[in-house]
Amino acid sequence: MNPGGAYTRDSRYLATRITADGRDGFPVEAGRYRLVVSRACPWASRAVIVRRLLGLERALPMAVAGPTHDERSWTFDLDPGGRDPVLGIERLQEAYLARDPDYDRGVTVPAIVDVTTGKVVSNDFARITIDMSLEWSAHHRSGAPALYPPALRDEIDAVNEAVYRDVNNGVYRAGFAGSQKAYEAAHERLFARLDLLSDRLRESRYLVGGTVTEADVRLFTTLVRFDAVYHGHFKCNRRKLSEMPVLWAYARDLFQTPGFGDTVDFDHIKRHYYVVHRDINPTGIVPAGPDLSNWLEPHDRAALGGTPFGRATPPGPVAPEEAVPGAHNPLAA
Ligand SMILES: N[C@@H](CCC(=O)N[C@@H](CS)C(=O)NCC(=O)O)C(=O)O
Repeated sequence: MNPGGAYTRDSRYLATRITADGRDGFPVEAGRYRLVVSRACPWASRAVIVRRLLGLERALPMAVAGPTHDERSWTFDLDPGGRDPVLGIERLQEAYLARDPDYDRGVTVPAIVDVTTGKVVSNDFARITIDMSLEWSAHHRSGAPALYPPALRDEIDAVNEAVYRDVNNGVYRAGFAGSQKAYEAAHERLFARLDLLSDRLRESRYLVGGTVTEADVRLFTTLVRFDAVYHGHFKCNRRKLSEMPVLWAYARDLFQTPGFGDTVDFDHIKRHYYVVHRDINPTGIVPAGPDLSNWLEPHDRAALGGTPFGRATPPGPVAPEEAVPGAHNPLAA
């Protein structure tokens, strides 16, 4: 939180990328890297969804950090002995410090770690999912969808830019605003953008084209957190998602699509935000609601045309070791 006013996100990322040609010294290679995520985090959850839609689970194994953390950030407290079994570390910070002993920026997820060195290669969340689509194609499952197809890229980029500014980051700008004015400005922009997105999605099942794309993944990860955390904790409360009929049906449609809702852990989401952000929730009390059963209600969006994967196919069932416990996910309950 910035006591003086507007929240600004530190968007300086580690510059290296994992590419098919290995130009930065990090060639795509099955089993060489580990994707470190938190299921609480919307930016990391994009990578979880895209990895599953593309069938990269075996080529790019995943480590899930516990939902709460201290000022030294994410820990592997869900794992036996509190260590990631492959990297052998207790905290993600160790992999950032291995990369740069003077690293002094955010120890953020998603992060991709080179298992051979234990060093973080990339924490650039926007790049990570696009690179999964374009650079990791040799390892996609058969029937994987094109989430960033060349013909739609300009439109996807334009939608993503507005969604990032006003929605994905907009909720943080409202929640971490340090002045009434900054909060009100962020809140206004957020709901003005949600109104525009509702208009766009009234006649169209997906944001761009007739199938799921990168643009839907990015909007989904904010919408699925909306009533559970952003409405209360971040004071984004002109309306709940469940009071915005078009966006609510759109979000339910995606939630019920394989690869989306089956990655969501509402327990991790709520505990992370309400416990970690003590500056805006000093008691650390995690609210009991909202009721989640309505995520499975019919959405009636199929009538708009379009199919989630077009000529591609849906991903298969979630691997048992990656399943979200039923109590925290209405799909598995
Ligand atoms: N690093 C990216 C997005 C990733 C991000 O902010 N992740 C959050 C969780 S939602 C995080 O890891 N925070 C941990 C920390 O800063 O200690 C950004 O700031 O634009």
